[in-house]
Amino acid sequence: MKECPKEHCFAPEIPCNEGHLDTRDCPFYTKTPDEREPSNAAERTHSFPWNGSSFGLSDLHLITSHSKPLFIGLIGPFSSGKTTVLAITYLLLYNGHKLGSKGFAGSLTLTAWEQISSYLKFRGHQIPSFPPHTPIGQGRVPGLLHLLLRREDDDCENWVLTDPPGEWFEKWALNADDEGAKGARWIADNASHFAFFIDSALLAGEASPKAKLDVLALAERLASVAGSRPIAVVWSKSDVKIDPTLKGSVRNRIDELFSVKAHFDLSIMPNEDPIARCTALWTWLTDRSAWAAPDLYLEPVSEDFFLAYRGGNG
Ligand SMILES: Nc1nc2c(ncn2[C@@H]2O[C@H](COP(=O)(O)OP(=O)(O)OP(=O)(O)O)[C@@H](O)[C@H]2O)c(=O)[nH]1
Ligand SMILES: [Mg+2]
Repeated sequence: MKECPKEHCFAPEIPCNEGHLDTRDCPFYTKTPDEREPSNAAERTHSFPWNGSSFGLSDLHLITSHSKPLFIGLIGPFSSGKTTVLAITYLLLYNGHKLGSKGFAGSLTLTAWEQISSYLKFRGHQIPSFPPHTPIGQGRVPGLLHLLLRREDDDCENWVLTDPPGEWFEKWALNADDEGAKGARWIADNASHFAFFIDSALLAGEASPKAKLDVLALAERLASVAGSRPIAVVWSKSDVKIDPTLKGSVRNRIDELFSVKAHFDLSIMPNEDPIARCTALWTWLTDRSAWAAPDLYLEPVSEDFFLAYRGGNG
């Protein structure tokens, strides 16, 4: 029986989408009278420390305590195709494809990957559709999706990819200090790699002069903070063709602004070879590691003394 009124959340049958180990802590969950008492912390020590939903900040220690992930910040305005590219990336791995020489080895956010990619699958009588718009939310931290990939040398890489709402970047481009751009600033500060999305459909549309100004304003904002961090410039929806002169002028300006960059045309339309293009994008980006990723280490929230042990000296 579904009790949580939040769309796509099926707590308590499966773990809460908001990441609460105990559904009684979730403000969205419809509580029955006998559940309204505060939860008992002692009961919770038996819960799993993760539930497959997208990570929040407090979950990152599950990875950062033992390795330094590649932290890939997706940057792009509203409806520029960010979530769709994430979903198609997961579906490639799900179907056994590798990203170059890197194959799927695990994920701590499988529920979240399934949520965004389920729209692109055939589900019974329903034909595939696009994932819905990513909601703005209250916090500064975007949905964080985790992948573990095994390289040819048998070592594994942890990737953390952001799935942010585009509105953050529209505000950030206009005013770096905008209250509504906290999430964009957080990604800019913490990402080790960037994927910068340019919506081909907007540049090909009637409002292309404004679209060009918007793209370049966001590119300038990112350039002001990115330094030598690698930036994959993703021309999303590349099945929609842009006037070559316009595309060339945007591309030239972006080449002046970003120091370590490469351009990728990407579309999920089957005749545009999304598998090869998606693979090329992630392979190029994650093979660039010149920039040392920031330390995202966070204190463990677990009350488990074994997990919290930090050695004899502290
Ligand atoms: N033609 C075409 N349209 C696409 C493609 N990918 C996405 N779209 C369209 O773009 C819309 C937005 O895609 P999303 O992936 O939700 O974009 P987003 O950047 O995550 O958007 P926000 O979550 O609002 O920031 C989709 O609903 C589709 O209509 C593509 O490869 N080709
Ligand atoms: Mg989205």
